[in-house]
Amino acid sequence: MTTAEVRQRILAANEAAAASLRERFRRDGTLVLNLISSPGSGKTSLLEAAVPRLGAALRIAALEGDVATENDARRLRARGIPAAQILTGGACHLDARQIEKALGQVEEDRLDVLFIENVGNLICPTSFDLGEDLKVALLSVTEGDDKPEKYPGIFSRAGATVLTKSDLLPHVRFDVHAVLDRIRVLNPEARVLLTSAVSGDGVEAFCDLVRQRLASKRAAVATA
Ligand SMILES: Nc1nc2c(ncn2[C@@H]2O[C@H](COP(=O)(O)OP(=O)(O)OP(=O)(O)O)[C@@H](O)[C@H]2O)c(=O)[nH]1
Ligand SMILES: [Mg+2]
Repeated sequence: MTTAEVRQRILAANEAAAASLRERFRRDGTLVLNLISSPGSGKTSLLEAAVPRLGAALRIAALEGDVATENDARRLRARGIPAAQILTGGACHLDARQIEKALGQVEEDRLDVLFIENVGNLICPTSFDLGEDLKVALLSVTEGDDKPEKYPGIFSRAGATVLTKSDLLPHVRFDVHAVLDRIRVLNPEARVLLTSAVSGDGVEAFCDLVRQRLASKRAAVATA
């Protein structure tokens, strides 16, 4: 078997597991966001800022993908939500089977929102469907405004892109308008938000996006 054939088989097996997850999340009315970015762009920090704002009215949980350490799951548990760490032991992305297995650790009851924080990487996670409703790409302002052009796969597939660490804009060269234009070329429908987990700017807009997507999913399930 060639390398390309092996890869095809892996992706096909993942698609089947993702389809079954998507059906389960549809039945339960759970909104699922798959957060994808480079290491350290601020995925966990955004969740730490958003979770208290989303409030006790919603049942929220998180699955945290990392090569090693329980740090991120611990950080989110400290914000009062169930969070499980998925350790990939070297793999650069999460797959649907890992989500299936880890769900039991955070799903005491039907969830409203499940955040999946993927392994820090802009390439590998892009091809692996996790049954999510929305891929959310994060790009911190310290990474350079050319990244949408360099990594078109993720920025064209992400329904929303969050430009993080906006508090650092005065200190770095990062042209927000150029990034908006570059994302628009790749994905005209994508929502783009500018946030800072430090100042809290834009975090409420991210929470609104989550609430709107949850309401639309529930409405679609009710009329199906
Ligand atoms: N100034 C500033 N720093 C931030 C912000 N968000 C995150 N950071 C810092 O950036 C670093 C990485 O943040 P994390 O939230 O751990 O990033 P991550 O994407 O979850 O990292 P990995 O899970 O390792 O891929 C930490 O030192 C944070 O304190 C922000 O909005 N502004
Ligand atoms: Mg993290």
